[in-house]
Amino acid sequence: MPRDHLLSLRPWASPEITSWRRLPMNAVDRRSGALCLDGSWHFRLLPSPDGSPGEWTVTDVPGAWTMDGADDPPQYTNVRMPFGDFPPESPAANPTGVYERSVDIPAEWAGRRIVLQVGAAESVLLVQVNGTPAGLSKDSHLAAEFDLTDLVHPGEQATVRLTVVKWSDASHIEDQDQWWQAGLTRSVLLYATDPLHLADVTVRARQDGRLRVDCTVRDTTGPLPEGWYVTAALDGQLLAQDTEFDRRNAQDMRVSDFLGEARLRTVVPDVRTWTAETPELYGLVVRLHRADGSVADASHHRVGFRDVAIVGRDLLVNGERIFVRGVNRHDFHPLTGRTVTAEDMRADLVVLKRFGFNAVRTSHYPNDPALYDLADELGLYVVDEANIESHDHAHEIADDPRYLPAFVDRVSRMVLRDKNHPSVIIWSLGNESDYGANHDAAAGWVRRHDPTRPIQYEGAAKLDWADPALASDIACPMYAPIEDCVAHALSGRQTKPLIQCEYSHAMGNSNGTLADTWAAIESTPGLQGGFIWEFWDHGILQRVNDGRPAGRGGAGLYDSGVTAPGHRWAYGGDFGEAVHDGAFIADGVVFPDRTPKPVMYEHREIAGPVRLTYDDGVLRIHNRQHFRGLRWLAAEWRLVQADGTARSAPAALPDVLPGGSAEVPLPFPLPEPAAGEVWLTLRVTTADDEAWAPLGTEVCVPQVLLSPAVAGAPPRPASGPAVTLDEDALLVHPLLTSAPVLSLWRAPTDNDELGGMAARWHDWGLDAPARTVRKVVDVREEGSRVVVLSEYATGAGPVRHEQVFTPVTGGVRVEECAELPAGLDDVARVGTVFETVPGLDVLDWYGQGPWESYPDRSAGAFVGHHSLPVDELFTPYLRPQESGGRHGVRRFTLSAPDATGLAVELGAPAQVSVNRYRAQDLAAAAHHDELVPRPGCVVHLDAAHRGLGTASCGPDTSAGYLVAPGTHRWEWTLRVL
Ligand code: IPT
Repeated sequence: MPRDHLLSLRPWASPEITSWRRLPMNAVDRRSGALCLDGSWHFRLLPSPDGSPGEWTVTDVPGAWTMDGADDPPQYTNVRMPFGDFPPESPAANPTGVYERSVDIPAEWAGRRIVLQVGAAESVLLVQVNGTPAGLSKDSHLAAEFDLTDLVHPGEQATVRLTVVKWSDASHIEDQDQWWQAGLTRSVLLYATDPLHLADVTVRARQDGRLRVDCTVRDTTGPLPEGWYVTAALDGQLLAQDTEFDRRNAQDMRVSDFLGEARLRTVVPDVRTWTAETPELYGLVVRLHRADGSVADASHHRVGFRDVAIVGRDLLVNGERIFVRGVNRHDFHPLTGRTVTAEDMRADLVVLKRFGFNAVRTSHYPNDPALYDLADELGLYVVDEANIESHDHAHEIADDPRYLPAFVDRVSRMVLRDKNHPSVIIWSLGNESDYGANHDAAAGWVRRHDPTRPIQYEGAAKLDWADPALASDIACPMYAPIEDCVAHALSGRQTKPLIQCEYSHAMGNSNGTLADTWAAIESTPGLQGGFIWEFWDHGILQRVNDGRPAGRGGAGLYDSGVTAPGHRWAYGGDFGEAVHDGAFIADGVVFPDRTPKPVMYEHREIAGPVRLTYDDGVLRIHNRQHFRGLRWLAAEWRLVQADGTARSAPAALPDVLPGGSAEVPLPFPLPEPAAGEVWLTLRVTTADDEAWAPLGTEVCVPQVLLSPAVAGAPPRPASGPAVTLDEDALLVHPLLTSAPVLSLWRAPTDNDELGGMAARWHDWGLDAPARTVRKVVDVREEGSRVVVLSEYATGAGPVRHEQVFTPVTGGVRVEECAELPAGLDDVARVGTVFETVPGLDVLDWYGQGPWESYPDRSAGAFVGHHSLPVDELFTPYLRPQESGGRHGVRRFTLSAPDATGLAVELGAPAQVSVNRYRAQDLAAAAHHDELVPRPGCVVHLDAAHRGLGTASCGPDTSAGYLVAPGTHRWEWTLRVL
């Protein structure tokens, strides 16, 4: 068929056409021994599939042309489609990339079957070889294979042309919350097999050591030759041919000269089972032999023995009810977009393992094949999700018979590709596509083909978490309030495991109440966890001067989450997109360069394998894992006292069974109560090299309070210079450039913005100093004390604020009281803000740390004596916002290299932040690179600080973390060092 005929079908507007001449998907890995066609290809970009061709240039494969600096940059939309055409139509302006290169077909491939594999093409792929149409495929995230045997000549050159059409009927079911990209985003391979070949291999390996290997055999030259047979060996041990299977096939007349099937079996004694904690793998080699014993084809697999089952309302792995500590992960890279290397993916999964995650949902499409190998190897459970999201037109498409083939195609091909991975424990039918007959059709296919794994689909589950008739074996809501989950588990109605497919939206400074959520999950039978939304902040490295993606040339132009000068992390709208969804694309637990955000430490502690308790004088070590003991861990005790004394001693971890605990003696004698509060910390590290962490990597740092603080010391006698106030009754101090005043506002976090809090604060005038005018009401001296009463105007009535200054040895004590009118029922903070002279660049503090923490995200920050340069305290969230806070701070110093500076003692543990920006500076900037650091420090001491919550998509913080109206009192002492 000439090219024009294929184009005249307009396959980009025909959902019924999912492929043409594409080979069936299978689980035979052809990567080794293949000819890799990655590298430089001729390329031209057409304005539409039938538009006139422009000039040839060159481009790298794999790669998205949208990341290449071409005139078709990435565009970010979440729910809405980037164009207005209804399904199945797409816009007439439809960028189309034509990739072409010549390939030397090896002469030794004569007589062999020659196959082209295109790893991924967004969104329609048309293949031509030597000018002849060779195939067509859709589904941007699964490989397509085409048999080229009749189109090429071994020993000669062939011209391969891959035309990729960006917009199509398929775009309407690829409407995921990510950048729209286009191109050939995964590798292109050419390989050869014998005409007699393994068409597929299916491995079932059970927890009890039973192994079954099913092989499908074909010969492309005609009927299968007489006498072929298959052998398989597991770690060198041969499997037995299943003669009972052969006999039954013969009896049922299922043997044909066209399709060959073979089954092999064994039982492995004392099998080492696979779990995410113990990712034990065996090597399997399957060989297809000709009658003379010679090998026609072979396939290598790594096998993990494990069972997945739902019993009652529990999801069991190897018979154990597990907790799913998951994250949603997209294939993403800040320089290449959707193109990721195996090294990139290993780095992703290593980070996840180091921070306590044990599961990944491949939101919202099958990921690069290497990801599943890595999950098998490193130990992560995978919810494998099909590439179906019709978010904007969900209702129309779910029952549209024109899309029925695409639904079944995408789900079935994912299952056929990934079925042999022990890491894959659940199939997902897709995301946010309503629920219709097309889903049931796809679910039916899976249930028949792979009865060994459950199915989940949020769109079905949400109709009724318990209805067994719906196409979801898991109750997998997104962003459900934890109270609703607990209520369901307690209702007596629960029939399915409840594992949230998305929860705790990580946009900006977020993930409040994660610890409370997990406390509820762990204490409520029926709840088993969920998947945090999401792993990545999808910021694309962008050159500020020309607005182009930096592309591969941007390697090394970022560090620790921060971009080099002249660059920034682009989010929605930064490429001039008219339609976009802004910073909603920056909602991950890691920065675009994979630097962990502070929430990762919170997660690490919540998920930690070891927990400590100290009740009634009894110290216990708990093993929080499901499958293994504590021998792989080493630990060290640390005793932390308020007076600064710190002691450490090696800890011997007891051999505790999974889920169990053991009493251990106190490693240090308890200090005298007069010494103030005493904390005991256990620093837990890896005892050996792990695949995901070298020996000595910190795994968690649980901590218990051994004895509480003693009642505050009596006020020191007044001495030192009298307190000086200026004409506005503000404190004058040699180290302060801006006097301590009341602070009620923070630079809105993304949660504050999208949850509506920022708008209320604006209505109250809290975001504008000009509107919260301070009026001094009274100044009086009471002995050496000076009392200043002032009033701040707000849109909800005046706030009365009192400051009492008392000179103390070396400084001044400040007692404050603020009375918030009833209308100010949800402010960001109540506290003090002041600014210091330049040069005080190191913060030493006693309190929680060392990482950023907030009232509802502080479980992972342990009490200790911490020290950091001021510039490292701040967290560079992509859209600047409140950041860098430290919870539970009891005292701190801010000092210069010569040890001069200031010391602050807080009357009660407070939320403290020290950074280079005023709240207004942060709120006014759209990107981190726009911020201009101030030379001194901006210091906040908050008696009350609002929790972070997750209101940008999901529940807000809980009531206990809100700042109540009424009276707030706090006290602090400022001294010169
Ligand atoms: C939900 C999506 O499934 C996910 O892709 C992402 O968009 C997330 O929310 C928010 O970042 S959809 C949302 C409208 C509930």
